[in-house]
Amino acid sequence: MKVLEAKIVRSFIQMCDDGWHQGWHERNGGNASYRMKEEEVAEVKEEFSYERPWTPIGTSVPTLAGEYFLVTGSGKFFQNIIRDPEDSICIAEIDDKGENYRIVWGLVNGGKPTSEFPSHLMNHEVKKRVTNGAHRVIYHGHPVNVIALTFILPLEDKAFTRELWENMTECPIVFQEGVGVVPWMVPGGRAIAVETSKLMEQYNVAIWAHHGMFCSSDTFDNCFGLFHTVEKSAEISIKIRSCVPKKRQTITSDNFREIENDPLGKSFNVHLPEKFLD
Ligand code: 2HA
Ligand code: ZN
Repeated sequence: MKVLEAKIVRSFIQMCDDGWHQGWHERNGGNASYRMKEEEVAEVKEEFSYERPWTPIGTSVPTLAGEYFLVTGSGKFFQNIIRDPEDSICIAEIDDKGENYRIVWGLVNGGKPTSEFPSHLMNHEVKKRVTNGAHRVIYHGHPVNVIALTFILPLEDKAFTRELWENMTECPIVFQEGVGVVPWMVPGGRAIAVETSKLMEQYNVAIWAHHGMFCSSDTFDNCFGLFHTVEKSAEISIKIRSCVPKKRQTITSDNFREIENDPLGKSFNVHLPEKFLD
């Protein structure tokens, strides 16, 4: 089968286009990657070529050795992905040590995977381990309201988690682990990748101060939905703060415990970390 005919590739492209329409990807902002299943690789392998050179990843991801990733290209615009996917995205193979990658499909006019490939791969490595292989999608974008909040709240996991949970009752169900915050750092390198992947040990959301957000999940829908929910909640924060100096009322710690103990919370397997409750 042709790569562009595969359902998983079409869904990846659709997710990127949906993100563009949400306004999370000005210019070449943001990037996405998907750790392909063996059977998905087998389905499209006939179209792979192995002429392009092995290139250092810039970090070591031994548990991803031999895996194939669908990933957006460095400097490419999300808005163009749906129009010209072969120019904008690629499939990259990781070598048997987890230290180099090579492009086996896509980026037909040259280029390389996203500048945040080290962060994506280190996040994939952590998530593959802690979810027993369930998580496959890492998504990064520049959502306006989340970024705005990083100028307002202390850059602490608890401050962000509580604020984002309190804005909308669904939030503690959708991201019950809370969210992690990375202070401002230079993007694209190993150092920010290390800090982000540490947060991914316990969270599915990492917010980069004055930059954007990373989300991890099992499917495109869940990953996109998580990103969307956090950004919507942040938008509510910005609206509240634009209207009043102080909230008149909110959802309390005891209310959160009620959700946890209710049949609804139990049916969604909600366990809220006590460290985020008062
Ligand atoms: O792809 O978003 O963080 C551009 C970026 C870098
Ligand atoms: Zn970015």
